[in-house]
Amino acid sequence: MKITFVYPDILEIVPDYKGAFYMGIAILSAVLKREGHETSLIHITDPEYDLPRFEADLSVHQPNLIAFSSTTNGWERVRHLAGFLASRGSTIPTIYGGIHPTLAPQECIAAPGIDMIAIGESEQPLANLCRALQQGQEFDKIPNLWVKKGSTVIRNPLSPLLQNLDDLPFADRALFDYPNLHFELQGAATIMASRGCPFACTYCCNTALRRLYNDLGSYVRFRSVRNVIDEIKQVRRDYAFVRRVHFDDDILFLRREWAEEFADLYVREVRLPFCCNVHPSLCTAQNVETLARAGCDELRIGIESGNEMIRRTVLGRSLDEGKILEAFALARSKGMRTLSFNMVGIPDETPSCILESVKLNARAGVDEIQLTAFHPYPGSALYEVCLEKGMISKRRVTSYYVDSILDLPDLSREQLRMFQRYFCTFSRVYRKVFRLPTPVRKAAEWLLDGILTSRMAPSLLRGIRPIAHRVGVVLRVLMRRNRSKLKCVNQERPGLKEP
Ligand code: B12
Ligand code: SF4
Repeated sequence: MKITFVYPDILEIVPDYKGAFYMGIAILSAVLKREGHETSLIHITDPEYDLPRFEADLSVHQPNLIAFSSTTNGWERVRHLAGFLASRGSTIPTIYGGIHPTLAPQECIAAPGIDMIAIGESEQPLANLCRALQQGQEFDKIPNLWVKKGSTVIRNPLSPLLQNLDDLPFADRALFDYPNLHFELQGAATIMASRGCPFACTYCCNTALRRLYNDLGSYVRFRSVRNVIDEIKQVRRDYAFVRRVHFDDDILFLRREWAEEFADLYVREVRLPFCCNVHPSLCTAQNVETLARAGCDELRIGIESGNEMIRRTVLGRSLDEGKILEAFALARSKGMRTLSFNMVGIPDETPSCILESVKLNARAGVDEIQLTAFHPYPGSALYEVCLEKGMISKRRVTSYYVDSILDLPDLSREQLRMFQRYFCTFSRVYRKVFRLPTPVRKAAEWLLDGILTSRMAPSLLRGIRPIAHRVGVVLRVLMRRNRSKLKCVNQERPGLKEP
């Protein structure tokens, strides 16, 4: 069987974006190859990609099965391509898997040109489907698959989650133009050591996925350390560009014993600098010490909001400010760079709440800030809230770096745009203000708070922007140094970090 994956991966705001490695289809491909099938990939990274090119690509690969994969942002493109196949009367079967069909299955299976969808982790279901298609057998009873049959849809139940992740083959990186992908061009190899996350943030897919799997086995699973290290060694052997490792796990150091064993083996057998994500509550002195010992030189920590009410009651993140500050301080004490994840435009957020986020980043001494507009993803608890409160507009937004799709009662779009654009600048300014002697600091903070939370702030800033820009340039030339070491990934300086 020849299976062609079709993966829209477009980030218009990143100039000349080459696409990112996606573990999901790389593992599916490895499983299919192990079963003796042939796989190929149409990795769509060009926003101008059109139907004639799709047709030409398909005629090169000549697939027996077309396998679409996407997040919610890619769904419109999948729908468009599948619709085109239907309009041409294509007889090649199609299947659509990934986070979007998993959490919004009705909408996806109803689309013309989509014959089947796969819900959740699908290594075994896809292998079973390919075997059945190859042998001309029935395929409408395969667990995890929804299959269109005439005007009805057969919805098969989910199979239990795979518990031993070591049973999976290593990801098929060669399916992609691996050395030329976004992070790989920077020398980083992407690795995942686990699946799942135990936290319950209301905006994240993990909460919805855990609910979906309910009692179908442990949701959080780790590969053995040996297995992870062997894969890294293999990737290093196969690709000379690898100078560092980029762990994409939701939270890498979740289990103490695993972390200790990993640090020992990684130092002995890999010794490459790496970065990973961590939840502030797991940033204990012991964990940070172990991460540093292993060679971690960058920690990515979710702040999301500086306002405690928003964090606790809206986002489901029960964290006090002290714990967040301690996490950054610990990382800094071990010489690690830090990156914070932040969102603006969260339901119930006001300009003052956003300012608290700005100030928390300033106090935490973050090296790099990633700022995105909050986006409600189907299946998440916060999506339901946004839907109920009628906040979701009809605006088409291609990326959450660019704009928000919500209409928020306490935050005008002008204010949101201002914070998106100047979040990092404001953070730099507050960082300087916090260093002033107390009475001056208090006065400056009071003044700044008043200006930045007023409705007039966006137009005021627009007015002084050209002057401020010139003054800034002159000052930098005079002082012959950069404004600050704080780097930003936001609307102004788009990059790509995982959320
Ligand atoms: C690594 C990662 C990335 C990587 C890779 C992109 C990707 N496609 O996942 C990068 C950095 C590029 C990225 C970017 C973005 N990401 Co991201 N990312 C993740 C992360 C942390 C892990 C994904 C992963 O590799 N999992 C491991 C694999 C093995 O599991 P899996 O993805 O579920 O794949 C299995 C099944 O889904 C299924 N499957 C998948 N495809 C197919 C296809 C077929 C045919 C079949 C049968 C089955 C199937 O089988 C797979 C194997 O079991 C997830 C969070 C998470 N825990 O899933 C967020 C997540 C996917 N990202 C998210 C978001 C929002 C984004 C961005 C939109 C952010 C942005 N910058 O604007 C972009 C979108 C990029 C894109 N191409 O669409 C959201 C998506 C929400 C949604 N409903 O769309 C998630 C769910 C996090 C969250 N907020 O909840 N991301
Ligand atoms: S946002 Fe992060 S910590 Fe929260 S559930 Fe998702 S992956 Fe886990």
